[in-house]
Amino acid sequence: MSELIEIAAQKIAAASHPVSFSGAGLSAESGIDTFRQSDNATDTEKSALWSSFDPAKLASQEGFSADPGMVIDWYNWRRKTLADAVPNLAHETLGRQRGWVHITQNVDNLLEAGGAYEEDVLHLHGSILTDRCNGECGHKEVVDLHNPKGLRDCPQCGRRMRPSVVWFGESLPTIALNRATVEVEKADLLLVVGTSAQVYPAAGLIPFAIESNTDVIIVNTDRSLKPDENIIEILGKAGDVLPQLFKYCF
Ligand code: BV8
Repeated sequence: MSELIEIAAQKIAAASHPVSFSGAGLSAESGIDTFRQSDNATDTEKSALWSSFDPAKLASQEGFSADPGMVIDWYNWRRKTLADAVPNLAHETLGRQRGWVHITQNVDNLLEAGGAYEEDVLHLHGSILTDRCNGECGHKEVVDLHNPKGLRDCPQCGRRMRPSVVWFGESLPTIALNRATVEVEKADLLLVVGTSAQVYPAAGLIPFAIESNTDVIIVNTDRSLKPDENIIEILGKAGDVLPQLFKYCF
């Protein structure tokens, strides 16, 4: 594995248009539960709440209509976890880089808290840090992560308020997705960190990078993609591996 890390570290140091693409595994070492635990996750890494909730059901208009109180409680439980979370070494390693674009499926702000400029982070699945009107009026409110408000109506139009995340069946933010596509097309290196690459259209960025002859480096505790000669796959925790990958970049 150390030979792979050396090759990857040299590619990262030599990249002129590097892009990162991250998922829940990037924030796992900050105590934020992932959506789909990797098979080799230890019992402590598996959280009871997640194993008894189905995110695909709760993170959807159908789930919200069926039981809005449950959905808001689920998000507020996640918000309180995030309120006490700090960026891990992976967030800080990526956050320190300049000239990178960070495309993330994560709805937390730990990359920015780790030093990344807001304008360099593209959130394809929205943010858990604000609520918005579930209607079309555009009303938005910043959330107090330590003490988030419960289920309530939009003060502007009376429809329900919901987290500003992208639910299953909802379109991704056009500007973020278009910019992510352009950045991956321009990229000469794509660093994929902590994603099972199962959620589309975001996961489609990886095969798109391979088709664009971009070097792809994957960091994951689990095998996530079928082997490909254009992909360097490094098995390990993001917080352990990333500092080694950027050893020539400080
Ligand atoms: C849409 C926000 C259509 C909410 C989320 C093909 C094309 C287009 C759509 C589809 C398609 N096929 C199917 C679809 C529908 C669907 C989809 O992809 N379903 C999947 C389940 C098959 N997609 C959608 O619905 C999307 N919308 O397409 O709309 C449309 C078009 C026009 C008009 C109207 C509608 C919207 C998808 C967005 C859903 N929202 N999140 C919330 O957070 O509550 S998705 C959710 O999954 C999170 O964002 C999460 O980030 C994302 C992906 O999961 P991962 O991040 O990869 O996390 P996961 O747990 O899976 O994996 C973690 C990985 O980390 C593992 O591999 C593990 O081994 C690793 N790991 C763990 N610890 C570590 C680690 N690695 C390193 N270090 C560690 N320490």
